[in-house]
Amino acid sequence: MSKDNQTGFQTMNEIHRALEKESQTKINIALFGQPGAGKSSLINAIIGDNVAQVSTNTDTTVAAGSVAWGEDGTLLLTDLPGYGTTAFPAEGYWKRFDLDRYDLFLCVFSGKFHEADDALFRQIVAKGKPCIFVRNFSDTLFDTKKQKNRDELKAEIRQAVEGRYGAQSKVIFTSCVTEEGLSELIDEIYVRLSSSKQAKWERNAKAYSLDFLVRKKKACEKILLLNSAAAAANGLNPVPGLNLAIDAGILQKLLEQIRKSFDLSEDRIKTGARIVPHLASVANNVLKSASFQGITHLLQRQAGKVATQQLSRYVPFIGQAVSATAGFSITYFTGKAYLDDCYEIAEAIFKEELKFREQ
Ligand SMILES: Nc1nc2c(ncn2[C@@H]2O[C@H](COP(=O)(O)OP(=O)(O)OP(=O)(O)O)[C@@H](O)[C@H]2O)c(=O)[nH]1
Ligand SMILES: [Mg+2]
Repeated sequence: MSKDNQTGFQTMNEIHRALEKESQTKINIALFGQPGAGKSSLINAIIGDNVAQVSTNTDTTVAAGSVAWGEDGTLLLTDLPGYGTTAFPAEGYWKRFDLDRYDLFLCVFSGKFHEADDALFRQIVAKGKPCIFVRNFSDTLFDTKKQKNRDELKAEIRQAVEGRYGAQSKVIFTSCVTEEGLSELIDEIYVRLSSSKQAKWERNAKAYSLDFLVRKKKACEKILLLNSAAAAANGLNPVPGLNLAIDAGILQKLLEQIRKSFDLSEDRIKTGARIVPHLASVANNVLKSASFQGITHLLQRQAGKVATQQLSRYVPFIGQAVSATAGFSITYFTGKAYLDDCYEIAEAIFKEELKFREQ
């Protein structure tokens, strides 16, 4: 067990408090930019699902529209409406949309800077709010006169942004068509979030790199530890066939969360099994474990596999009294096996999709 898995929690109270805090943590990100700059497309790219309506005609965004996503809808992506328009005058805009509550702003642009955007971008920077400048439509970035290459064009844009908003400004070039820069964007958002929100971001944002997929797994492991302790301590209902009381409901919710974290819908799992045949039985296990009976079966199997007294040696980091219980070990290793399976499928799908994109 690696050191970074150590949580240092000693009592169940601490564990419950940590879980409660984690479940209530909100991540609030606002996107701002001209109609058609690709804000809705970026929202979909970050979530990894088509939830925000992408417009073919511009200016579908007429009021702040929020998409609540991820664990219990605690992550929010908000599309802010045009600043300084008749409908939303500059005066009072900040208060009206309560911009102080956002953790981070994505200032999205796709061509020239517009005066109206500029004024809000400046306010965001002046207030010291974390912000990232996202130059979308990078796939269409080329010099019509063919005098400058893409790197030179990008350097020019970077310089222009730094000139306007300060040398610390970060520009990321993205394309919602080629997926260029999306991995970098997800990473950069992570860096700008407070440390208490970072693990939640890793668990929920779409993985555009294998590195991020690995980080996702680690972030899931931490929450698995806490939940396993809670499931063992909260063992109200004895698991049928087991001489133990484990709150299998906690485990069921967690496994669902893990599956979603890896973007493993039933369809994707089946696709994964099709394209990587040796994963068929792993995929089958993951699918079967979605039900309460499936989870009970997993717990029983785990209990049969391990000598729990021995296992407790490996988990001394989460309060001796809790970690020494058989319930904790069984829940943890059941969850861990499931997490490993999900990771394996997600990794296989990722590699396959990468091959497809590179063709
Ligand atoms: N080529 C290219 N097209 C893009 C990109 N991002 C978005 N689009 C397309 O541009 C159009 C507008 O994208 P949206 O995501 O709806 O833009 P928006 O900023 O939300 O627009 P409003 O809601 O009208 O403010 C859609 O047809 C998208 O498919 C990109 O990076 N490259
Ligand atoms: Mg939109």
